Amino acid sequence: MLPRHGLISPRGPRAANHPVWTATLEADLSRRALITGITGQDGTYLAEYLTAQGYEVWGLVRGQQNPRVRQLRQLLGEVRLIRGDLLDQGSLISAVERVQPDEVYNLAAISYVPMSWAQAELTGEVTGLGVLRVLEAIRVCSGISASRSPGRGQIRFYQASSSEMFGMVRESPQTEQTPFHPRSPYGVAKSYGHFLTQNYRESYGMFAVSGVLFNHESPRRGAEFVTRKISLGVAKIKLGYERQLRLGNLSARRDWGFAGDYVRAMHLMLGQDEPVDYVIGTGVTHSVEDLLDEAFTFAGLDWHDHVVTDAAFIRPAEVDKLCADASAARENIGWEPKITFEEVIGMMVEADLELLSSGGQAEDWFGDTW
Ligand code: NDP
Ligand code: GDR
Repeated sequence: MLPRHGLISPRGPRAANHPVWTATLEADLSRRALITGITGQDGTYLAEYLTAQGYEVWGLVRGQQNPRVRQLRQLLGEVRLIRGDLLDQGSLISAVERVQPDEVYNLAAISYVPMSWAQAELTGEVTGLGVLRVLEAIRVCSGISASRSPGRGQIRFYQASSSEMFGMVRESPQTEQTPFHPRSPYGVAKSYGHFLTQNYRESYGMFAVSGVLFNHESPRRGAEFVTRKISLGVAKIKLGYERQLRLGNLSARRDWGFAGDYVRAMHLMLGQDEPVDYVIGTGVTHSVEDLLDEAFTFAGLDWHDHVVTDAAFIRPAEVDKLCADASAARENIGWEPKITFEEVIGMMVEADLELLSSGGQAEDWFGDTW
């Protein structure tokens, strides 16, 4: 075996000059993936999934003493970590150069929609321009320019686009052809990242795709998002720690699925022969009230006895209803969700009841409350 990170590398720009090595060595080595946003909900599921597929997985982590790194180590012992920040171009170039990945999954973002009004500029920098910096790191490390196209064995890039780009929807359900009308600085930043990914594909011939993913949830979801806020609220009320749960708009409708299903779609999208973007969702929409019904009933409670609407959680502009038409993904890459809305909500309430009754705290895992 050759050294993984020595001067002689089977991948990257040098590999493109030595096709003979590439052919003999690729078979010996597992594929290597670099995930940004590894400490988030999707990052952990994707890392587990890719590891199970035989990948060598690297995760980009930011900060000097990132408290999530310890938790990540407990959850994902095999994953290798490398420092970097979407705000820092040089750190991304160094990370790509060091890891020499076959695939890069850009999941890092400021992902909480209300925070994008509170810190609009930062959201633009991380969630929008961060995509540019990751694409530039790949382009520079691969030696791609306007006059030099990527060779065989190029780095494949996945961008975490969002159904929030549809915003005030022009049609329902939403497909790959539905125009965007984002309703938050987050949605605007994601739209920039989406079009930029498409532009790098068209300008430089890069294998760069966006998955337009609808809401997906799990017991690892940050406590600031509505599904987890509700599953934690149900657990606290059931265990007698609290009596009330304060929420915003209960009539908003979302297409909610399970995060573990959605990371499979990311991987399938990078395994296509040609780079094509897909909408990923269940095709079933529920209101926040439906979600309350499901979660409270699961624990033998009635939400009408506990939920209070609070104007503090109403957004400056709302996305009223989202519903995916993922038929193209089903037909072309064979993706289908396996877990239903009812199952994922049950899974979350059960996990939070167990977490809180064994003395744990949600903040010990992912995110904190807003
Ligand atoms: P999370 O909020 O759970 O995770 C976000 C990740 O981004 C964290 O690992 C965080 O790291 C990292 N991050 C934030 N800022 C930076 C930065 N400056 N540099 C490097 N890393 C940074 O998101 P999810 O896992 O839920 O979502 C993954 C991606 O998919 C996001 O881009 C999100 O916008 C998008 N998306 C999510 C959907 C969903 O329903 N979950 C649906 C559609 C799209 P740290 O721990 O250091 O804060
Ligand atoms: P969303 O998810 O904005 O769709 O973005 P979130 O769970 O925050 O909100 C869903 C809907 O619930 C309504 N809502 C509340 N939301 C929160 N967080 N807290 C409340 O108290 C509350 N009350 C009602 C909201 O108004 C909204 O309509 C998620 C993120 O993961 C994004 O990063 C991702 O891109 C999209 O999903 C697809």
